[in-house]
This record gives sequence, C-alpha cells and structure tokens, in this order.
Amino acid sequence: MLTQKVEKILVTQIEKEAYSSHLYLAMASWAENSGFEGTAQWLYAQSEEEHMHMLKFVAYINERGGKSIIPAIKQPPIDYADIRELFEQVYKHEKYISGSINEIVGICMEDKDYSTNNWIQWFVNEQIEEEKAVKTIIDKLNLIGAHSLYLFDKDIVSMRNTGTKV
Ligand code: OFO
Repeated sequence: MLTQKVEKILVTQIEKEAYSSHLYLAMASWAENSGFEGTAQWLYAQSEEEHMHMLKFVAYINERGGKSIIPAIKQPPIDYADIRELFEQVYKHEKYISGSINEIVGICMEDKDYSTNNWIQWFVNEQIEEEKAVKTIIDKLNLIGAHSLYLFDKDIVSMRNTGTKV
C-alpha cells in the first residue's frame, strides 16, 4: 500500500512523463518541418519512450492500491530558433525530470517505502543515461559548423540504429 505522500508524488509524475512525450512529439514535428529527418526520428522515438514511462507510473500506482489520474497536458512550444536551441531545451527538461525522480526517492525514504524506492531506481538510472545521451548530442553540435548540420542529422539516425541509448 502506498502512503498518501508517495501516491501524490507518483501521480504528479504521470503528468510530467506525459508532458515529456508531448514535448518531444512537438519537437519532432518541428524538426521534420525544418528538414532534420534524423533528429525528427530520434525525437519521435523519445516521445514513445516517454509515453512508456508514463504507462509504467500508471500501472505501478494502480498495482499498489493507489489511484492513477490521467491529466490534461499543456501545449508544448511550437517553434525553436535552431537545432541547438532545441537540444538545449531537451537537456534542460531531462535535468528537470531527474530532479523530480530524485524528489520521489526522497519522499520514499521519508515514508520508509522501500518497495517504491526500489522500483523507482530504474528511473534513476534511466535519467543518467538520458542526460548523458543529450549531453553527447550537444557536444557534437558544439564541434561542428552550420554547414555540417546535414551530417550531424545523419549521425543522429545512426545513434538510434546502432542501439546507442538515447
Ligand atoms: Fe526522460 O525519461 Fe521519462 O522519466
């Protein structure tokens, strides 16, 4: 059984994961319309992954006797100045999500909910991987000039195709 505090923070996370999926979907659409097909593919895949994260929270809360609430999702930004700004926003968002996951760990410890603490560790590790992947992309962008963006975009596709965690 979940404590009230643990249930409340897990339900809040459903909305955050749903928004992540929505945000990356909007970014994918922007990238597609801006000619960055590889980046669009990467972002569509990220959006699906975030949707799966949301479902994990829904299932876990219900399994543990809580009540999952499916929230309204706010409108993500429509436009970006350029591809660099887009990835900076992804990085900022992932760091924000890592902070939320850490808060969940904190509440689990306070309420001595060691089962949920154990369950949430998957997300702790996932966030390390996601932050690392986005940081790698930003590092690549910082190394190249504008004329090389086409090659960069192809490189992002290969990151997905070779199974590099993104
Ligand atoms: Fe960005 O990964 Fe969900 O939690």
